[in-house]
Amino acid sequence: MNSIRMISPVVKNVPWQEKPGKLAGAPVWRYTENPIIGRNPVDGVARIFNSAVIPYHDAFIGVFRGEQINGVPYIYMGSSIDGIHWNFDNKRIPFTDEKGNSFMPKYAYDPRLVKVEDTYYIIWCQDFYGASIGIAKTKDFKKFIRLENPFIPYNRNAVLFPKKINGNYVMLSRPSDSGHTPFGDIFLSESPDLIFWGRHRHIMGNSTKWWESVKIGGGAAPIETSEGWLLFYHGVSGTCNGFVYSIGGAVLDIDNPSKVKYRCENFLLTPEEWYEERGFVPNVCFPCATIHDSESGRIAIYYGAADTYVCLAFTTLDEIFTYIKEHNRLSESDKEIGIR
Ligand code: BMA
Repeated sequence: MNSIRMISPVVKNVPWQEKPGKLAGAPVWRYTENPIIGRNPVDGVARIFNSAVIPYHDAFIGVFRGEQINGVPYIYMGSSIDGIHWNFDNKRIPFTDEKGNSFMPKYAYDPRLVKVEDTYYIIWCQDFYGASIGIAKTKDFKKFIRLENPFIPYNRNAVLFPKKINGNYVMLSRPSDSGHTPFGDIFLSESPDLIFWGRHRHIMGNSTKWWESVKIGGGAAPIETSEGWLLFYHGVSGTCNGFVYSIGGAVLDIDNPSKVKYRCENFLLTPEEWYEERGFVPNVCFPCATIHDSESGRIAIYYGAADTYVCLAFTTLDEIFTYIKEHNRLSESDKEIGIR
């Protein structure tokens, strides 16, 4: 019997489906009714994908990447009773500055949504004279106040840890270039106040494993467990037909998350279904959030499929830890504290 525990709230209504009996050797299984969000979900929005959700008042709330019909991505809010069927606001999230003046990014994509103490934070990729990270806070999902941009360009794929570590906020991010970046490692940065960021550390890089040999990037907010931070991330391989995005898994040291404790040598999920292989960008599984229940150990993973749909996959804490540990393979740089 595994004794690993999640250190997070009980979420009794976590979306869930049992593992199909015939699925052997795979630690993550797809929801049979995928995709949960189809094309043209909102007036003026062609596709919703790469989106993040969180429990809120016994139900769920989320921030969604909506590709507008002019091709420009933006962030929309949605709410759901069951985490599967979603209602969306048809207006873009109205970001303001600290004084309440409208302060809308030129574009916004790949949002993450993380609660730290009593505040919710949205973190996304936006224009800051080049692609970089935006961050805003809200307590009520009515007022969304943007904070200083944490990093200079170019950077994508940032996500906060749901808890301060050693007194500081901690953010994962993936420095990049201005295009479809053919490299990329996950770094960590700390901040005492969400304004000044520093003490940057390298966490993990792409690897010799073929499925993640081009680049990797942070995915869902790390889940705190008694054995470390469980991280679902994306890993990219290059083919003669373009990039393929799969979901990977790792466990980071609880007090010093720049140290990787376990890193799974196999992908956890790779494009196989029609909704992952066919769409605006084929062959993409891009995790952005989990909903997890510390009582049952159930984990629902929300991932974007083919830059077109939102999908769900499931696992349990025991199952995923057992699999990651069985297939653990750390590189030298994974074991380092990440400063040179
Ligand atoms: C990345 C990001 C993601 C996207 C992926 C595949 O660079 O832009 O939003 O899902 O490419 O197109």
